[in-house]
Amino acid sequence: MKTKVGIIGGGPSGLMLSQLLDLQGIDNVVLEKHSREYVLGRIRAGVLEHGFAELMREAECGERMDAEGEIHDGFFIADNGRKRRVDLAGHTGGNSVVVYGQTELTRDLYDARAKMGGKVIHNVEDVALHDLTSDTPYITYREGDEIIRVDCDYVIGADGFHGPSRKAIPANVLKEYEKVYPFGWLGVLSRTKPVSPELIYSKSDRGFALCSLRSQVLSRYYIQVPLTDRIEDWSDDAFWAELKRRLPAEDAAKLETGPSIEKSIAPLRSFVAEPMRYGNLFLAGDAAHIVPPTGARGLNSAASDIYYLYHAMLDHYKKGDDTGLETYSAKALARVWKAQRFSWWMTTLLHKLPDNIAYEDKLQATDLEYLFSSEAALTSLAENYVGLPF
Ligand code: RFL
Ligand code: PHB
Repeated sequence: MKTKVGIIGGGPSGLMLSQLLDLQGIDNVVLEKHSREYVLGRIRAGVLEHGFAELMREAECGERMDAEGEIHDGFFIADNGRKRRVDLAGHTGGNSVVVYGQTELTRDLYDARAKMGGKVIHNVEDVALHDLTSDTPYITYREGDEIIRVDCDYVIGADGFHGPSRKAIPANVLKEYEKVYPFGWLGVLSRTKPVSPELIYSKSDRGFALCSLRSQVLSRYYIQVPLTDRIEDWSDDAFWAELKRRLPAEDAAKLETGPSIEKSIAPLRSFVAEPMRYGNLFLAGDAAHIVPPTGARGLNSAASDIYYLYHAMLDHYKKGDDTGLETYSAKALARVWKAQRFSWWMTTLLHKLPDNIAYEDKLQATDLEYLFSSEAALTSLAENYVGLPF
């Protein structure tokens, strides 16, 4: 097989780039390890920043998001029962975020790819990257007993944190920065009315909790749990009881509970790999960086990578200008690190940090008090949450 751009990974990053390039007539192939159903079964992000939503529209995939997604121009932070609102629009000159599930936007991207006859190959095994520093890089994968070779100009590693792309960069070139937090998030999706029309990020002495939603009939809740907890330890009843204990009394009282339709534990991690380019391999999204979900930045950091890569590819193929490709890694990393800083800050502001000394707990409490006493601090939070410019 021969193509211009070989994309490894059919998550949001890979599909979005594939769709944008195809709309410009730039031939590409997406290789995805799992089935479409499996990818759509993963419950992940719920909050999209303005820039991500714009990219969906540019990819001609924004119709359902615009019809069914909810615009949120604020959210709440609760501190042991005391709830205060962060006015996103008021602090950013009218900006907001869109509440629309990753499952839905991935479905929209798959549908758009299918409609255009895009090449998305599922269930590929043993994906390997070859000759990345030559002008003729290629990818191989196995389908049954057959090894298939994809020759391309560029390889895009959009294969998430565990994929093979980042690992194809030699250890003496790659530098990895990582912080693992000593807790995870237990998430539950339930067909219940959301407790609050806007998200509630709740700090409590029992640990952090988040009330989010996918629609007015579908709720998504999370609670901070120790890494040692197993999903089997948490019955639905135990989850709802613990969530209630961590919410302001008025919200706990009106919380509608029901059977979980998905329940999972995600460890919290901050991670960046540098550089994001090696020869003709370009990393994008979770393949290169991970944030703890507290700031809702993961998917949105992927969006800026895709934006820069897409424009770099356009300049290369349409104008013969390689500046965008050459500056991709530095440009993408500059924004990635800002999302890292913000996510780390939101995480340390709101979680119960088991390794803290008493002095640090005092600083954490002061950080939150300062936030709500300062328009400058609230503006900083708001401009990061709605998304810094690409
Ligand atoms: P993905 O989604 O991991 O997709 C990578 C794809 O690559 C495939 N793959 C391979 N394909 C071929 N060969 C191989 N050997 C392969 N190995 C892997 C995988 O099957 C997969 O389909 O990465 P991508 O596209 O970069 O997208 C990143 C986002 O998924 C991620 O950043 C967000 O979900 C993070 N995130 C959130 N981000 C937000 O912006 N807002 C949020 O509200 C938000 N909430 C969250 C989140 C992530 C969470 N978890 C579970 C980590 C909430 C949670 C709980
Ligand atoms: C979600 O709805 O899954 C969600 C929302 C906000 C976050 C993280 C996750 O910060």
